[in-house]
Amino acid sequence: MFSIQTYIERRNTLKRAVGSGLILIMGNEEAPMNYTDNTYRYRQDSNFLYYFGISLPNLAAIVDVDSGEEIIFGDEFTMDDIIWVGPQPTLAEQARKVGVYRTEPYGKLSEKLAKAAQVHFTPPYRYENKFKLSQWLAIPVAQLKAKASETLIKAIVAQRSIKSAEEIVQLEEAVNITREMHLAAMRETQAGKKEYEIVAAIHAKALEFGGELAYPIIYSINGQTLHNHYHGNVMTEGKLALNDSGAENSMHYAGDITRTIPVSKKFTDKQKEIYNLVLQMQLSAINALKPGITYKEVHLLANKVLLQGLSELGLVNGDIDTMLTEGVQGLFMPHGLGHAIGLDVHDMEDLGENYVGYREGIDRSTQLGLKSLRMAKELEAGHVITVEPGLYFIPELIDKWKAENKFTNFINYQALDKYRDFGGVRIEDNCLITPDGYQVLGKPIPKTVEEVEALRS
Ligand SMILES: [Mn+2]
Repeated sequence: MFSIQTYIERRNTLKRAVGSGLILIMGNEEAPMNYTDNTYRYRQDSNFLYYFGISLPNLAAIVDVDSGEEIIFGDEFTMDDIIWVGPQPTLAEQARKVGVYRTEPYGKLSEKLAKAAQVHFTPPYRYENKFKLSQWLAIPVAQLKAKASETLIKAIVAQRSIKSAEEIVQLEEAVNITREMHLAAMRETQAGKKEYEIVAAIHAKALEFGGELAYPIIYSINGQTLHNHYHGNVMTEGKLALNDSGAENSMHYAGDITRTIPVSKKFTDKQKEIYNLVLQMQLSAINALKPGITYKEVHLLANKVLLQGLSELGLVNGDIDTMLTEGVQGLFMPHGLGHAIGLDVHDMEDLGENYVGYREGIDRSTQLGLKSLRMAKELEAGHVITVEPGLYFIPELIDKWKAENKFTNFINYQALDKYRDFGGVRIEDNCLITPDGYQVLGKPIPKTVEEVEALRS
């Protein structure tokens, strides 16, 4: 937990930004897997963690902006609870650690809300919170998202987007645990093994360093499938293994790193060409990071490097800027360059992606690739973002575009045939925007062909 002062100041900043009314921050409950008492790993809501710090189920909190009153609602543990889960500090003791001096039984919350003239709440994403809010506020479940407070959403996004020095320490720790996960994968990857054997080694490192997974592991010889969670393939010589995995540290901050490594000890020449192109995209993008530049510009810069490289390989031909404008690159990189990261791996996505990554005047494109860009607006000092270009050969997508005669004037479909079984490459790091540029978070993780091969020998 951060210091008591951190939480008090965070709530004071929020109060000033919201101005008036009652702010409601819902905590998360346990989530059952197959019956009530057999639950998934517990994860507290990130807004609750940010303003109230307590990682326990069945809590909710209010901040009355007008009176300044702050209350955490929750029920004290009974002897029956203590028999099963052991002795616990009282809710009042927990609340004092985050500077809240009033607690009330959970059942009192609805009365408090009923008396309020205006309740600010964030869009609920868990079903139990949807049901509760619907009942308490008499809003149909389907309308909750639309009735959420834009004032509160914008205030939280503005505040949580700028990471404090103590948050950067936590994010670096998360990246350093993530680094251990990736080093383990590089050491353990071997032809003949099943993917899930490596997945086990990756997960083990997160646990070994007191963390957990920030999101389900993507580790696959089919890297061209972007979010591939199938881990049952036998790895074979000559394939690439794409590892997109990250730790959540004990303070619940996330790391999100991708490396692509050869299943054999060394990259083939063909793999090296594609890998080095993605590396060039990533380094060009990282070097462009600074306050004031829009992340959309950086995304387009990486895609320009991509098209130049593909042109040199003879896979596309034509004027680079024309291809970029028309969206030829979508066939090869059908996703965005990156996203904000913090307490959430896609930071604050519960509040709405466009509030986090867009602003008035920057609209979301409908073009393949750009439409999945989660962060498009100007970067500011204190932002932490992922930089994760990729290059994929997706046979199904290639076949579709070819059948539609799409961009036949630019794309050399015949040359592309030789890459049908190539797979995909993605390289991802987490970067802090500083007043005069950027800082790649965490200790370096092998990234060049030479560095990766050195670990594979
Ligand atoms: Mn990512």
